[in-house]
Amino acid sequence: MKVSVIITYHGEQAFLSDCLISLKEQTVKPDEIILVNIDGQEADLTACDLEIKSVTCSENNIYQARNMGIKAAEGDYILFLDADDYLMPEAIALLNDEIEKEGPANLVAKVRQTWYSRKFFMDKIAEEEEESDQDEEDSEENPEEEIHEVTGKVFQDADTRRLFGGTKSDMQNISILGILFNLENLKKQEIYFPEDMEYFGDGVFLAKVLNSKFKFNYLHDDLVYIKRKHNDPVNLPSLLQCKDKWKFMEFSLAFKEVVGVMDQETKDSYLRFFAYKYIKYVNRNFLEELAQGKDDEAKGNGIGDRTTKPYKKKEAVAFMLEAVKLIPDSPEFKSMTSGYYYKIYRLLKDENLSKALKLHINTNRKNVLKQLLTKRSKLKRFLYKKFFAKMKLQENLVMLESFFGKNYSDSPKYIFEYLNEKHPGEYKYVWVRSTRKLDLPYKAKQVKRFSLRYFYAMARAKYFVFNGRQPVYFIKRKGMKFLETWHGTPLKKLVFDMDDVTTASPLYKRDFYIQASKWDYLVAPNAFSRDIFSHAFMYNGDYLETGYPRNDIFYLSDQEKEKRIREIKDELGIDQNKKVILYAPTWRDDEFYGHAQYKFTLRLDLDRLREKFGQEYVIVLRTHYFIADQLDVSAYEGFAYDASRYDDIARLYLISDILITDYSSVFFDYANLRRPMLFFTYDLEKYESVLRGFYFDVKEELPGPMLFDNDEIIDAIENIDQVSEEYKDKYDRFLDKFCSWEDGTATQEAVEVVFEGKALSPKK
Ligand code: C2G
Repeated sequence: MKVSVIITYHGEQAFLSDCLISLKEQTVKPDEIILVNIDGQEADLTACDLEIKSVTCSENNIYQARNMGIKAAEGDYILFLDADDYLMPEAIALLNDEIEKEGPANLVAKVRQTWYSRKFFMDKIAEEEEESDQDEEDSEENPEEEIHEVTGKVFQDADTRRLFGGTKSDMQNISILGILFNLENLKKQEIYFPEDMEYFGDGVFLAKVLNSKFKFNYLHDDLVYIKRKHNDPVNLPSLLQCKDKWKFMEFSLAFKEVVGVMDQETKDSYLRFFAYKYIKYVNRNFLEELAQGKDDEAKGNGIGDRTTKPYKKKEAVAFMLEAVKLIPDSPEFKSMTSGYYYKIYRLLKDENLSKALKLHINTNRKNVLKQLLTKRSKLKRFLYKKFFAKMKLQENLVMLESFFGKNYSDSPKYIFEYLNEKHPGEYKYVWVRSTRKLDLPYKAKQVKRFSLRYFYAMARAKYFVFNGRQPVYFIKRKGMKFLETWHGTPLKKLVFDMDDVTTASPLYKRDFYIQASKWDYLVAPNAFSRDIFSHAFMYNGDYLETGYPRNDIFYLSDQEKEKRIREIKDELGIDQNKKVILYAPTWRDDEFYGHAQYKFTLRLDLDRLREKFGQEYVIVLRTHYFIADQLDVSAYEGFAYDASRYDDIARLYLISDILITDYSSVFFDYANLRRPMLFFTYDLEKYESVLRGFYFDVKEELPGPMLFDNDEIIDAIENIDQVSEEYKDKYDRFLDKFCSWEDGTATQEAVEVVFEGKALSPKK
């Protein structure tokens, strides 16, 4: 048998190479590859040396493109492959074998969704397999999800569930991806996709194939098709992520067409599954929209907005009622729709829209009330939105937050202190804290993050000064000013410059976009960062080209610095006569327990370091604020100090004679002290190629040596003067590029603009 793969391409060049490589690496190659360029988009095919037949579809329509693929195909079977997806290496071989074994059929294979690129995904799969070899149970932390793995009474057997995309309401979840279709049957029965549709054509196509009575078989065990979820719905929303009001209208049309193409026997077997999805969709989207009384214009955060065809609400209502009428009231349908959906269905079938709407609203209210009574977090957000955010803004209230309230540190700390010194009594302050209370030198209220008092402050403070990100649902009220100080010059690629989002939150890009659009000022430590922030954050607001307020401390007088060093060493219990090595690594995106809960394993050999340098040095260990693992230094008393929970890392820099770090932005700040730095980059390859990638060539530009094991670390410390000498030129160039805006006045300049109304002064 011959298999034709039909790729539909719509400008997803960033993803296409994964798709092509997955074909190139098939253990059994497809007999034919057809690439349909939608909307005339030209694809770069260099990632694959297999023969590819290109076809051009001049319209911007996926269904027309797929139909062109069907017409061009010459195999016995076809497999559709979206250009942003990819196949497992054994895919074609498995499909082939099964057809050979079981005879002609449409073959439904296993599909999995992922947020990741092929390389990262394959590594994860390999890890999973290794894990499941040791432990049969699947890891719960795996953010991948098997499509269609939904249980319940609606789709009682796994095969039907797979075919209809589980119980999710959207008919877009009914997908023909991962199904091998018998081409002769399609051609004989003239089965094509509906070209007047944008979103729901798969369902119609599937209904036609089901009606052709050509057998469906199922491949249960092995994964075949990998469907990639777009992590950047801002720049490249997938059809599922598009918000288009036309979707609702089209769903009614599609549903009618589904009913229309089925004969009685097919209807008896399958119609209720489509109908179930339709009623759920009507309830969730359409009735909800009517209930909220929104006007015809699409509203929202502007992400993924698309307007295909305008229509009137009245028209849509009429279409919907007609479509519902086509659903036969069978006992099977009644039993699968449960009480509520069945009632909605009955009311709509009787054209009693107002009663259906009332039922929808009342049920929703009851659900909301139940949630408010049982979930405190929901109640707080409700009060925030409905009441607090409508109260008067407090003109002199400043809310501050550093590292999600974990400590009193970073630029917000220095802005707070400066404001108190320069404008005593003029402002009131609220500091956000996490679990422990902050030790503040001036009067301020402290609110625990996500407590009711936090929401209250969030609604009323005119100023918000912070170095991370505010909650996505933070309402930026008129008159509010957001001063985002951020927390480091970027080395690791950030947000929109990252291809893969390998962190715990795959919706990072979308959320970031919403958050950054609310900032008024963003502090830029240097021109390099400013330029990167503008594309990596897609930020269009004003920059404070001041350097970092947190770095002013390095420009105090030598005498003042000496005084502080003595204080800090005393505070930490460090011998005044010992020199200090600070080890401050960053976090690893792919090693986490959960959101903002990352793992860390210490690779420094403390025994050897103590043996070698214990007389002269102590070592201060400082993990990143995302790290949940605690270090145990109890066996190294008097030599190793765990300062991971110490408030302000700038004070640790001040007492350190040598910094050891890796890919953390700490070194951009530390450089201001002009002291030696070593880079312990034991996982460079993974970090660079799989995780993030860097903004510059670290081998060329780092102002110190990259070291890969403890031998090299020890050697470098032993010869630190020689190392400094060797890196002198690089250090100077580094200072020039990253620290030239720093002169000890950043805090003052930032306050002048944000609080005193002075004009911005760009550094250029
Ligand atoms: N930090 C710290 N202790 C560490 C590492 C970092 O206190 N062991 C603080 C430093 O102030 C540092 C900031 O956290 O500048 C940011 O840490 P990074 O390691 O650079 O990582 P990340 O939080 O991902 O910041 O543009 C900023 C960076 O690119 C991203």
